[in-house]
Amino acid sequence: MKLQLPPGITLETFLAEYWQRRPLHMPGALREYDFPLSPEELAGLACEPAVESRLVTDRGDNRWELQHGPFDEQTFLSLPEENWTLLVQDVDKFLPEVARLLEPFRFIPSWRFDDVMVSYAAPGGSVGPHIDTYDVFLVQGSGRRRWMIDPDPVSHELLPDLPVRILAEFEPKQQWVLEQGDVLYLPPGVAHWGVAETPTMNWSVGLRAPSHQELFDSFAQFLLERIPPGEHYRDPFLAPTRQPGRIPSATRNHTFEALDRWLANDELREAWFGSFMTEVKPHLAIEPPDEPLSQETLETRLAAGARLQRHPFARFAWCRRGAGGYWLFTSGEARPTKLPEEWLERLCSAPSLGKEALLPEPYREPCMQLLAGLFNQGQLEWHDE
Ligand SMILES: [Mn+2]
Repeated sequence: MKLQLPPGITLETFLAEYWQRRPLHMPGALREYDFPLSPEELAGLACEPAVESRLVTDRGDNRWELQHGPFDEQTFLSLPEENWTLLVQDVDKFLPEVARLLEPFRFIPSWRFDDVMVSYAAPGGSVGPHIDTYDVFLVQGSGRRRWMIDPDPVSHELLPDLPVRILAEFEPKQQWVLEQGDVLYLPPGVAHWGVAETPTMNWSVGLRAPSHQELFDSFAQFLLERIPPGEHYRDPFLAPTRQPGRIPSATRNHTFEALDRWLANDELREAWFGSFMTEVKPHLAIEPPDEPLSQETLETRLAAGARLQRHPFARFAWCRRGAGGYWLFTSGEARPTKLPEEWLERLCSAPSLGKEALLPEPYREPCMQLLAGLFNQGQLEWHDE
C-alpha cells in the first residue's frame, strides 16, 4: 500500500517542500486502506491497564474535562451524545493490523515514528485548538472531521487552569473537512483544531521530536555513566598571579576543552544517539521469554522454516560506526557489529526473518549469537502468521 500524494507531488518534493515546513492536505491519500478497528474495539482497548488512553469532554464555555484510562464499560455507557473524544495511544504496538498503517510512511526512517494514536469522537468532539511539537499525519478513518489550522500562530499562550492544552487565541487560516482515507500532514508548530462533524475515527501517525532539553538530559546522563570518575579538573600550567581574585582565561579554556572532548567524542555520541532514538516508553517494557533458547535450537528452527519478528514494542535501527563496522541499536541498547549492512537493514525493518537471516561463514557465529541474544531478551519473538 502506498501513500497517494496529490497530483504533481512526489515523495521527494513532499520531503523537500512540505516535511517540517508546511501543512499538506492529501485527499484520498489512503483510499486503499481498510481501517480495521471498530469504535467498540477501541473502547475495549481503552479498558486494558497496559494501554494509555484519555477521554476529553468539552462542556462548553471553555470547560474541558480530562479523564485517564483504563476505563470501564460503565464510563462508556454514561457518555453524552456529543462533544467527547476517546484517545488511545500506541495502538500499533497492540494490534499488528493497525501497525500496517505505518507501511505507507516507510519512506521516513522507522525510528522517527512514535506511535499510531486512534481516537473516536462523538459529533462536536475535539481536544480543542492546540499546537504540537512534532510532525503528525492525521488520517481520517471513518466519519467526517473538520480540521482548522493556523500555520503561523501569533501566540502559543494557553488557557489557564485546564487539564488539556488549549490555545487562548486561535484564528483558523485554512480548513478542510476530511473523509475516510484523507490525510492531513502537519509539521510541528502549526495550530490546529479538529472537530467531529459526525461520529468519527481518526488515526494519528505521530513522530518523535525530543526537545533539546531532553536531548541534553539524555546525552549528559549517557556521558555521566561513561566518564571515569578519576578524571578531575587540572591546571598544570599555572603562572604566578597578581590578581588572585581573577579566573585566568587559560585555565577556563583548558576546562572547556576537556568538556568539549567528551561532547565531541564520536564513539560515545554515535552510541548515544541511536540508543536514545530507539528507547521504548517505560510502560512498554519488553520482558524476556519464559524459556531461553540456545543458539543451536534457534538455528535448527529457523532452518526448518520457523520465522522471527521484532517484538511489537521494540525499536531497532542501525548506522555506520566511525571506528569501523556498524552500530546496531535495539530498544535503547547499542552494540558495535561487523555483520553486513543488508543483513542489519533486514533485521531492523523486514516484517519477519526466516532462514534467509542465517548468514554463512565467516558471519555464522556472530549472527547466531546476536539473534539468540535478542531472542532471549524478548526483542525478537516467533512470528505469528
Ligand atoms: Mn494535535
